[in-house]
Amino acid sequence: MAKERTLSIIKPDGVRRNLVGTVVNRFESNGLQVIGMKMIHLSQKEAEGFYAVHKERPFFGSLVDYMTSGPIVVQVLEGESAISKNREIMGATNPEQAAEGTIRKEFAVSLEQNTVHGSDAPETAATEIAYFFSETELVNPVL
Ligand code: IDP
Ligand code: MG
Repeated sequence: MAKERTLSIIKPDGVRRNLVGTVVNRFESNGLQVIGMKMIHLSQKEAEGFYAVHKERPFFGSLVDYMTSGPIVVQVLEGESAISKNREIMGATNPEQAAEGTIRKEFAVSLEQNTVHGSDAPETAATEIAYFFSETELVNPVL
């Protein structure tokens, strides 16, 4: 196994319902370490850019509206197999299909308002981290 970095977002529904600490705890208690974190409110352009891969999908406009509807917490998680481990902790995109004990199963409001984002592969993790963080904003992990 190799140490990886991944981008995690606590989406507006999670921040709005005071779930920041709860979500971060899931990562920390599963061996992932937060090495960068900030709360931001995305502009429409920023949300469109982040989700550009989905721009032809029917839900794109609604997704952008939702992601700009309130502040989000963006964070970089580091740890062994951080990309797949984060996806495991998050659960499936659709909360109805998410496994018991996952963040989305327990907290998601709907398929769209599913509380968290996580990068899905090394290339997207690198791009997504660079979308929000400069290298100097990421600390040296203690673990
Ligand atoms: P992921 O977040 O699990 O990687 P993606 O397929 O990359 O899932 O979709 C990005 C986000 O777009 C989802 O997390 C969810 O918020 C939203 N989304 C995905 N599919 C749908 C849909 O069919 N209807 C509404 N929103 C969707
Ligand atoms: Mg995705």
